[in-house]
Amino acid sequence: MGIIFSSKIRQICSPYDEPSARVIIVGLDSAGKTTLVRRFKNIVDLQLDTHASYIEHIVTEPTFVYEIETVYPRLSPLALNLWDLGGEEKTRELWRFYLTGIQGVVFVIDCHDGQRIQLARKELLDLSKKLDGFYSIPIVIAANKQDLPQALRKEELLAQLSLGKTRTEQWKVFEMSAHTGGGVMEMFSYLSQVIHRKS
Ligand SMILES: Nc1nc2c(ncn2[C@@H]2O[C@H](COP(=O)(O)OP(=O)(O)OP(=O)(O)O)[C@@H](O)[C@H]2O)c(=O)[nH]1
Ligand SMILES: [Mg+2]
Repeated sequence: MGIIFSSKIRQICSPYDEPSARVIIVGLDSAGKTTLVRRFKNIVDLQLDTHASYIEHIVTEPTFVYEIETVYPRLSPLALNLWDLGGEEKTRELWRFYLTGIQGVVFVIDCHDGQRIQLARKELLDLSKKLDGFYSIPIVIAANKQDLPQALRKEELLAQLSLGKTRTEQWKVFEMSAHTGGGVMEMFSYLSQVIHRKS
């Protein structure tokens, strides 16, 4: 009861009186976090079919510390208050200061950057340990850049991450391309539903 109550309290009201959930978007630099957040907002705002042949090109700069975007998906029980945290090595040390009050995590991996999968794994497991004290916060993995020919597919990525049985319930991997928008809505819809069920 206490847990349910406190998680309800964490929800803040959006301008549309919709409850919203705070989610952090993390991952190594250049994984595609900012592109992903902007693509999601772009799809929702324009009510785009993600398979539309025309899709706006998104240009980003490396994120200095963080950027915040709130997205109000149609038919979703929750608005998502997205904290896009910078992924440069020095900035990664600051992630721990943004964990209080979060209800979900999106960990973005550049599947075309095979050289840094193990570094991404280390950061993912470090973050997961820091979240152990919080009550089952879902972590979804965005297997990004699937539009590139040699990108690791979900099965290969999972094999390299070898996450084993840790947090079995919470790990969930979505193949996607922030570039084309493929897979983006599916991941955020899943996350909203999981957060909503837990609140
Ligand atoms: N091909 C391809 N390129 C992508 C995709 N997502 C992002 N990019 C490119 O990857 C580069 C880095 O993207 P950002 O979104 O700025 O990466 P970030 O994770 O926010 O990086 P930091 O802010 O430095 O932590 C940019 O050139 C993007 O255009 C994708 O799905 N496919
Ligand atoms: Mg960024």
